[in-house]
Amino acid sequence: MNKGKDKIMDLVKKRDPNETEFIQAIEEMLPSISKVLDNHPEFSEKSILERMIEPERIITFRVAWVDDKGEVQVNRGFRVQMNSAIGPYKGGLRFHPTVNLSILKFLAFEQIFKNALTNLPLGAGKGGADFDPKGRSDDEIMRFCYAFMQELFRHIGDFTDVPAGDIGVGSREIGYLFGMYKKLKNKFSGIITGKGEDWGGSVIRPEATGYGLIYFASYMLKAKDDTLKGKKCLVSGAGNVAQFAIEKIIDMGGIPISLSDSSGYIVDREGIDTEKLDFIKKLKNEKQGRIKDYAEKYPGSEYHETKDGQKFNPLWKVEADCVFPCATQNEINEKDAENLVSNNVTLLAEGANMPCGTKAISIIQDSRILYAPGKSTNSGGVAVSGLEMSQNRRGVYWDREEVDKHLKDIMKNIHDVCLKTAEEYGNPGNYLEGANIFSFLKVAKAMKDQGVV
Ligand code: NDP
Ligand code: 2IT
Repeated sequence: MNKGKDKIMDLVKKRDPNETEFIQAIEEMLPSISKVLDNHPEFSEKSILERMIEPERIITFRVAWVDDKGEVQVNRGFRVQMNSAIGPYKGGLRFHPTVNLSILKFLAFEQIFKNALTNLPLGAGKGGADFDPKGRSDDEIMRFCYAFMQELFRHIGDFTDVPAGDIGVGSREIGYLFGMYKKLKNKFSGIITGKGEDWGGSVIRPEATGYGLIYFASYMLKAKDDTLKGKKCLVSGAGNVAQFAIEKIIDMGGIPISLSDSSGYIVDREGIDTEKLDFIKKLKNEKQGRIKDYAEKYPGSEYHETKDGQKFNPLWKVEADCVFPCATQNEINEKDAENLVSNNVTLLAEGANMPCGTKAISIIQDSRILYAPGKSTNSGGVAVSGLEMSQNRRGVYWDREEVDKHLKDIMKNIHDVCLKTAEEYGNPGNYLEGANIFSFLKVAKAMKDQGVV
């Protein structure tokens, strides 16, 4: 059984020894699917896993643009077209100085399984650039997005590859990217999702990842006859996913008590209410402010700076019932996981992609904490992107209620399928195993059906 698993790990480590995040994502996936490989020798015969870990295509390109001082800046752009077995490549674009191939390949790999869980016809991709939007003017952001799309446009299309947002890419950037695509191709088509409501966007795409995460968490609690009501919730990040997770926690009667950015975190034990959330949205979406400003505005809260090189993240020592990491990969390490366990946390649902390290996941799964991985819990964003694609193709408009209903149904279905699959494979309650096995089987069968391509 483990021979196949070890062979794959050796292959990845030999081929891409420096791609630590990509290796981590595969390491997290493989134990769940060893059992499946035993029962399906045809997948090994057809080298399905070997093919799954190799992107179908990687495009890297120069992005040259002129900043406000008239100086030429050069960034590196990427698109990883990972897997098109069940639909066109689909996944976000990340603009962050840390972006590299390892990070984009891990994100694209996770996207294969996340997208399969939605039951929509979505393949997997991810892209972005090592561009840092922080401190850049609106004009600079526009020029960068235009320069990025001047190359990317040749590689995408509504039935080929449909990008969306991720860290550093929100509604504003999607607008500029779409505008340049339309100009270059002289064609108004759904080549990107997260568009504005008046020009082809799905009404609740901005909310979808955060809302979907909290719907999923509420289904996890419901399966244990529990609810979010009155539960203290730790949320990290302060961007798109964190903001709308907090909005839905409030809506469902939970009490969000924290937020963070790359400089530090705030704890507000009185709870972040709707008025405070509006302050955060303005601060982060309009003013490029820092989370520190929250503590200045609301003196009842505390601000702590996050120090580089710390062995643990002090945010995860704060007592709470539910935990929603919504910032970035590897924000919860082994030590953080131990702190969550000793604080008797009830639930951890991932808003970010791969926010927990591999050892942290083991510690959490060995405890009584209810745990579900990002590929299941944060899939609301790409699911509504999938709905946006079908609305664009059919030229129809769905209102907020209708999209929200679809989102809830999709999250419920993913929740149920993860539990059911985990049970079938002898590991009841293990959402990670359920998510990995169900989605792997779906994509593996499609790849097998399509032959060796
Ligand atoms: P945003 O850019 O809107 O917000 C990201 C937040 O995380 C910011 O507060 C940012 O702080 C913080 N952050 C980013 N990088 C780091 C870092 N290295 N260290 C500490 N803090 C950091 O991104 P999103 O909210 O869209 O994305 C958050 C996570 O959710 C990511 O993992 C993304 O892949 C995942 N995700 C997003 C989806 C979407 O639809 N947008 C869908 C599914 C998953 P600062 O401003 O200081 O950098
Ligand atoms: O990680 C993700 O799922 C996203 N960034 C959203 C992808 C999408 O195509 O909507």
